Amino acid sequence: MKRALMLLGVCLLVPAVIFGCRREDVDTSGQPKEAQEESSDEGAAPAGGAVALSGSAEEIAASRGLSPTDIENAVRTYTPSGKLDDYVMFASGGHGGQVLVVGMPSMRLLKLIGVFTPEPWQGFGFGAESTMNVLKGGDTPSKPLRWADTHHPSLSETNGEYDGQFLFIGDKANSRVAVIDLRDFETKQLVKNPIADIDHGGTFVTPDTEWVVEGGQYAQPMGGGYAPLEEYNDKYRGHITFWKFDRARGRIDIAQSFAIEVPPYWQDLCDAGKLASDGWIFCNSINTELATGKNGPDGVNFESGASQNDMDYMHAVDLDKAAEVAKGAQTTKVNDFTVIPLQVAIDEQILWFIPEPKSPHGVDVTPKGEYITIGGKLDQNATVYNFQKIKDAITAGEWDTDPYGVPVLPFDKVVEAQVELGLGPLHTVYDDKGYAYTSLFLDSAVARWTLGGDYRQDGAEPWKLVTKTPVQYNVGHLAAAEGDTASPDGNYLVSLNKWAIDRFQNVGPLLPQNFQLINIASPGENMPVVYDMPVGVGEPHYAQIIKADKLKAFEVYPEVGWDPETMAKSANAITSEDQVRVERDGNNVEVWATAIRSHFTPERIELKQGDNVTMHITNLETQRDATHGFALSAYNINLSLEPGETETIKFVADVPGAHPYYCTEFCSALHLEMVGYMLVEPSQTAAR
Ligand code: RUQ
Ligand code: CUA
Repeated sequence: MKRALMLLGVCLLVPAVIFGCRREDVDTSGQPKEAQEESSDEGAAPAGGAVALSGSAEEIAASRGLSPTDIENAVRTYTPSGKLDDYVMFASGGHGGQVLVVGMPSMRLLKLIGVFTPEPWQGFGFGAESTMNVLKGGDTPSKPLRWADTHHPSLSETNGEYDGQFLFIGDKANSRVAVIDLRDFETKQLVKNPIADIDHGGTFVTPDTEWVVEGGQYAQPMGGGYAPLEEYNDKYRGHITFWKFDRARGRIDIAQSFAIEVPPYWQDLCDAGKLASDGWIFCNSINTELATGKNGPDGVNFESGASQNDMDYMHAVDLDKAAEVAKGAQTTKVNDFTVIPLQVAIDEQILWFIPEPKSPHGVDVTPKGEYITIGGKLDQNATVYNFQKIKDAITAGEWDTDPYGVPVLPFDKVVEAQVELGLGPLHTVYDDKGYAYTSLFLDSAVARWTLGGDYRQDGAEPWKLVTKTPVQYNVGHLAAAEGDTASPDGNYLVSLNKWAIDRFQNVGPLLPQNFQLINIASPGENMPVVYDMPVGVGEPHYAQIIKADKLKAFEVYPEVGWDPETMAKSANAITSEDQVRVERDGNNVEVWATAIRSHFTPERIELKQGDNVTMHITNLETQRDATHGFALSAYNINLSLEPGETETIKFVADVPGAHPYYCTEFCSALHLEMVGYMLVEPSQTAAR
């Protein structure tokens, strides 16, 4: 405990040291010394900034000050126009509430998918019914939520392998989970957890994607409601929520989903067991101290109060058993959501605790599911548990209990190895060579270390640090190619760094995030950073990387008149301009319209103030990339009508005037002419 406090003290007093930002290497110009030296080197850019871009490759490289290693790295990553990437990374867009789609190894940004936050280019949340319905699904009964703190994306799996069909991502800020359909890379569903305000933004799928697991975070009275912090131990509770995914419908089935009530520790990240540990879920926790925060100089704040214990508890959940119990009469409903009460979880032997050192963060199951690695933020080790030993300890009946009566398995009986790595181990990913990679936040480094057991075919010593690669700076997560599957690819690793400091052009005090691509193709100590990708959307947390050829997205929608909400032909589709019509019934007006280069039909729509307007617009195009927009500024509407798409908008014509509507995609040479007028006649005859 003393050690932890010391470390915390260091954190508070010497941030430059703990953040590893190497301020000693930075002078007041904000430039690291190294960089200054480099730029005054011979062979660096000539004074005045002019760089010779003509000449041979060697001459250009010399003129730009590129070393042979730089050139090698450029060759590894450079991807010429028209050549496609081998991998696609789906990264959290952080507070942006979006998902970043990035090609690898080029690290080119391919798309930003609007998920929790309205996104105008995709017409996400600007009138298109299909998207308004999605966003509404994520609202609370009292508040529309229009931002998110997206954390962990999770690709759907079949047999423990990414299948390229769906992507899930969690919103920490609002305890929500999103479903994105990778046929059109659009968000189809948001679900709001009805029993908690906040989670850790984690989504973790089981090997066949029957369940999407959401760990909790800060304990609350379950389902909302008030209780003073003095009653924390009794009235506050944590949760682990299991969302049932209906693959055929491409939606989470809320009615079949459930949560397990757990003690008011702060549950954190989870991972699903696979193969050897299939059917189990592992989540970690912090604050087993039950700290409640204190005001005033003599109080113990959370930072220290929640870091006293040498061990917190990994939660191991027998999901197969839990799913059975969730169907039965022992459950309760909290805000209409099925919950397995803590005592039932104990009695039915669904929930087990396993001590984990020290302020644990990441929990990461190995590819074949035999081991579980924990990174303790205030520990120097990665701690590896053996799932077979966990089962044996359960069978042997060897356990204690925590104050809530949850069985606690003996640490020594279930641990396989502790591997000393360095300061601030967080998250671990795996490759195809029997290595594990752990991010070291305080060291600003990525550690490569050897797994043991079946993973060691090369005779190397198991459970040993092999090498560390410095990163710039303060890495949070790592993402590895196919890294969370039963058969990771190796090749590439991305370090998702929290700080960038001096890596990029100064763009003001809010700096870009820094994704660093690391080449992990060779075994042993060679594991260099080969590319930096500044990310101007923050703060990305986790990412997953899939083989590009597993993605089979539509090139255009399969039929003209496609509804992206139902992923089927819309009942409101029309397939030719002959079918364009306007129908009026009292003050209800319904319009069936089309878009095709380079005109809308109709180009005049005549309304009366107060009309209830429903408008269906079909993009008749069948050619790839022939997207049209539909902007009606007076009503805050913007649609993205992709080839074949039908969208519906509904509004009350309460703003009189002669309103132009126009196409917001530069679709043709006569794109400017793609316009129409919506004439809303004032209800009084008096001129405006
Ligand atoms: S976790 S702070 Cu993924 Cu490291 Cu959220
Ligand atoms: Cu259609 Cu511009």
